[in-house]
Amino acid sequence: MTHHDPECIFCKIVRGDLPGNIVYHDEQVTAFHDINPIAPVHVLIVPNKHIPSVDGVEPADEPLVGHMFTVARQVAQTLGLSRGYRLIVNTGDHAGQVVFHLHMHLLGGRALGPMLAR
Ligand code: DGP
Repeated sequence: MTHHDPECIFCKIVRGDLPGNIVYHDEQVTAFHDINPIAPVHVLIVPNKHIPSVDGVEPADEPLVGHMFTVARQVAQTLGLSRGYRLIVNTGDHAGQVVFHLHMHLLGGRALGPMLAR
């Protein structure tokens, strides 16, 4: 069973086939700087295996998804986000998901303001 999509840009970054500004990598998860940052720190945390979105998460993925949070906390600490940070997971069209490889945005480095949009 294959765990990557050869056409997926995030799979290519995870596998080292595309340059990514990687800040963390282990056997389950990779974190790299977003190409189009909207905050002083804007990192994407992705599972190494290809899951298109939260809609593709299975119960067996729960340890992996939980690990994404532990990595988010570690990366936030490493990058000095002691005043806080925001984690966002866009899912599907209405949320503006553009890349269909599950990813958590880690945003920080400035006051982000209220989030819930109309
Ligand atoms: P989303 O809307 O949640 O699917 O956000 C996708 C993010 O991925 C967006 O903030 C820009 C980022 N992105 C797209 N292509 C690349 C790429 O090739 N490299 C990196 N580092 N980030 C990318």
